[in-house]
Amino acid sequence: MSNYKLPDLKYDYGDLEPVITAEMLKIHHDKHHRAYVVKLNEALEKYHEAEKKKDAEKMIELQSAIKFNGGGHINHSIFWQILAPIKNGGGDLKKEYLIYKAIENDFGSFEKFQELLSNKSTLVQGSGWGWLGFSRQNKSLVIHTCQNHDLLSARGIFPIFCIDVWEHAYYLKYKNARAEFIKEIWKILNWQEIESRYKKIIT
Ligand code: MN3
Repeated sequence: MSNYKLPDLKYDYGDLEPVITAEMLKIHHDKHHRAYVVKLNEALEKYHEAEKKKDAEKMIELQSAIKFNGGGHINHSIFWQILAPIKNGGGDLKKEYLIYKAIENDFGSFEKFQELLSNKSTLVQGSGWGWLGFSRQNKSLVIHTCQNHDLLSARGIFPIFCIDVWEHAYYLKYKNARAEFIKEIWKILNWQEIESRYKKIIT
């Protein structure tokens, strides 16, 4: 019996304005993310039934729905956590943070990193995500992009923070201007949370 749940947000729908409007956030969280959770639970239930019946064909058929909706649930759960209202410190990157020092170290400067991640995220073809991750193998920060809801962790990279570049993430306010949305999202990044995710992985 699978029972994944839609996580509550630590802020109200209107709290990420003006970057993300209340309407955008409500639809994104309560409609899109909720649908991934519902469909993940449905697919897993069918999968367990097929497993009991030893129906390998059915099990394989269900894998893409599990991957897609499960990835949607996992990636959005990270996304909501790494955002914060401006009034609660959104966008406030402190220079004493280890993540700030690591970014400077691995990318030359914060500005270079910001430009690189913004450009790569803008250029994702179709739907996907831009990521800052940590490679345990190379002991360094890495920028990645994923298609659809593919997981960064499936590449052996620990996800530190992400930018949702699906059209549903920005269309209501920014229309087709994905680059504009990405430019604005930096104002609501929860660097305190990002710092704590980074510390967890390096210790
Ligand atoms: Mn989304």
